Amino acid sequence: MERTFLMVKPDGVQRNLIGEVVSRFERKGFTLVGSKMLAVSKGLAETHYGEHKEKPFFGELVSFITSGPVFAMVWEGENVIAEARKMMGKTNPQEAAPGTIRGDFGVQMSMNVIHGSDSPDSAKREIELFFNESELVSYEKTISTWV
Ligand code: RTP
Ligand code: MG
Repeated sequence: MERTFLMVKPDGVQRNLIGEVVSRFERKGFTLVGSKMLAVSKGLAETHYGEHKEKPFFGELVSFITSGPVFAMVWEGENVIAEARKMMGKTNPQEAAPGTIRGDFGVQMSMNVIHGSDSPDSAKREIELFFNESELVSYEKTISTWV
């Protein structure tokens, strides 16, 4: 079963959107297999967003993601990497469709509420960067076989 790394960014935590975000993925039928609050260090932020280190917005991105606690999660489910990206909406909240997390709650480019892995390779890398194997659980939802 596929896994992805999702993170409620500092703006989402400050605006009390953790429950809203978790609820959307739960209702969709995905399975939460790990989560934690943490303060992202400068080093962790620079590694996590390493693909953007040459971009003009890199400094702003690192300073924003380290500006307050985040809520890191690992979700499991069929095609969850791509499905989560659809549920998040476009990077710029002003272009994100209503009904998506960024479209419904995002304010501007840096404060776009949520991060999600964009490919199987980045999901694996980001899960290993933020979580130890012992912090993740694998389980079946036995109450319903519908989703
Ligand atoms: P994320 O990695 O946070 O899930 O976002 P994403 O894949 O949708 O977008 P990405 O291209 O990976 O950009 C990472 C974050 O950098 C900020 N950004 N600012 N000022 C700009 O032009 C600009 N472009 C990107 C956004 O906060 C974006 O989420
Ligand atoms: Mg990205």
